[in-house]
Amino acid sequence: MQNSEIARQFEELADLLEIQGANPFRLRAYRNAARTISGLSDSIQDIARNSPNELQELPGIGKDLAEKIVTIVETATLPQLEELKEEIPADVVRMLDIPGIGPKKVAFLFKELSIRSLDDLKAAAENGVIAEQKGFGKKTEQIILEGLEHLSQAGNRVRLADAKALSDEIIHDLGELDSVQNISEAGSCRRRKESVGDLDILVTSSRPNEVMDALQNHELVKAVLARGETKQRVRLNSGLELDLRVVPEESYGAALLYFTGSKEHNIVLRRRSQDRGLKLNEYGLFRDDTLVSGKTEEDVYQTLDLPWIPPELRENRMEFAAAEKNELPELIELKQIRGDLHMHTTATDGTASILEMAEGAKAKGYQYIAITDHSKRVTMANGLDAKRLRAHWKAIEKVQEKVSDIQILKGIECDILEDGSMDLPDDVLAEADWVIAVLHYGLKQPQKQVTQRLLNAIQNPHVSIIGHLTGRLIGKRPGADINYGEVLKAAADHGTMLEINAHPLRLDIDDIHAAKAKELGIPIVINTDAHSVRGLDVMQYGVYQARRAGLTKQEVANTRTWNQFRKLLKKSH
Ligand code: DGT
Ligand code: CA
Ligand code: CA
Repeated sequence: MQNSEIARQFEELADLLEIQGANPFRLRAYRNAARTISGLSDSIQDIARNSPNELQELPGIGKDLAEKIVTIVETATLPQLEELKEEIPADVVRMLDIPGIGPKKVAFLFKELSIRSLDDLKAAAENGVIAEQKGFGKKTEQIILEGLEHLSQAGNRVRLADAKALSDEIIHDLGELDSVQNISEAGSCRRRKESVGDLDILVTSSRPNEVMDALQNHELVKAVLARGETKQRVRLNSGLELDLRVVPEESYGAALLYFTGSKEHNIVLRRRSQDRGLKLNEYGLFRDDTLVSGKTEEDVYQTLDLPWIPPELRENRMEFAAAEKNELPELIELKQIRGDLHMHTTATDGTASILEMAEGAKAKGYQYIAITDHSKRVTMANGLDAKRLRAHWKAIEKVQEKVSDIQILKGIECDILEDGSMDLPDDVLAEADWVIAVLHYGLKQPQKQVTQRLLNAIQNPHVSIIGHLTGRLIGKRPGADINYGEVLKAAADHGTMLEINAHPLRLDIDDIHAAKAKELGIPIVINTDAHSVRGLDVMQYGVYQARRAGLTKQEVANTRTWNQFRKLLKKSH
């Protein structure tokens, strides 16, 4: 069992207890434990099994928590958690995902108004029952209706990072079985889509029953939903569902192609097959009833006169046109990244010092970073005013004197205020090496207004880049309603870069608009927005999104060496 799954259970426990109105100290203890566990590089499961006494040496883990960890490792869950899940419906917990609705309100809705499902909540809001309640009112009614709208659009999709961690663990464990020859992820997870509806795993084996038994008994699996001779559908503890398919060796490539999708990509492949008098299905590519190819994906593509197409591009967007001309982009890879230009320190809401962040980045082999703490508007994060910012930059210079081999840029993540002005004066921004302009507030302004704010920032000669352009949080809240056409054109005209924020919750700009940016020649920078040393690890998710956009290292500015990158720092005009 991975640390992330154990951490998730503590988070879930804290959420449920919070709705129940438990003592805040206990909640904090569980949340801290979750953070400690997910931040640990050693396997908690190994520690719990081999030397359980050492658990209590971890920060924030006392006797009670250590016992709970052992229980989770041994039984895959906690009795207390199971009881709470019986009591509090999953939909009630999901209400916490509505921005602006905290546990107190959720508890009130559940206990006082007996709201048990999202449908109940919608009805209550629409009938005006919510607005009548003390402490709620018309505004909360509105927040709830908008939040529900977004939740229903998001469906039960799970963010890629969470889905992939589960998929990886199951693939690793099933892969150890003697009865498994080949195993691969498939579906949207293999295509690295930002959110995943269900997991798909493909196996070749001569003994499908053994594989299905093993999956069924896997500690992450909660229930079997269906089982046939070669396929099985299960529900994981987290609620995510998984399709397993077992196919014969000679069909592996065709099956992988079929179950990786997307459906739209597959439709074009089937049409191409028909055009050549062939028939493509999950068992292979056939002429009449004779198997022509199917063992590998390459074979199938080749029979259809195509080069192998990377899964991230299989959306029937541009991949067929590019493949036909033999112009598939050489997609960017994580190892090509040489710098990270968006991160926070203890000066605002980060947990590590400038030096610690620099050392963390050096350990990744980076040649440069930018320290970009918040500006003063973000009071919640103790944002910096001009005076504190200048002192912070002095501190960066001091650190730079001590560390070699990595360039530390003096940066700022500066808010674009609701009125369209910058949160810090131009003369201060002019002193920065690197200015990220962002929207944090007023995301719900009408399109014209919020777009104008971005245009102002893009035109500002001191702004290097726009960070997380829309402010969306995947599965939680939609981004600002911006006019992409105008914004991208302005960025191209003014030489302002755009960020792909690599945080799994953001991935902003998304794949579609990153592809558009490439067309317009706008340099992209993939940044982690790290708030801790470990936060630097999410770079991979930004790279996945860039790959889905068809980006190569050419379009991603932070693949440049420091010597090349420094030349991009000043705007061209
Ligand atoms: P998801 O799970 O909603 O994130 O998206 P996918 O792409 O993983 O979709 P899923 O799990 O329903 O199916 C996995 C793949 O199987 C899908 O990408 C393509 C293939 N597939 C499923 N149903 C069909 C179908 O009706 N026609 C075709 N051509 N392919 C299908
Ligand atoms: Ca799927
Ligand atoms: Ca599926």
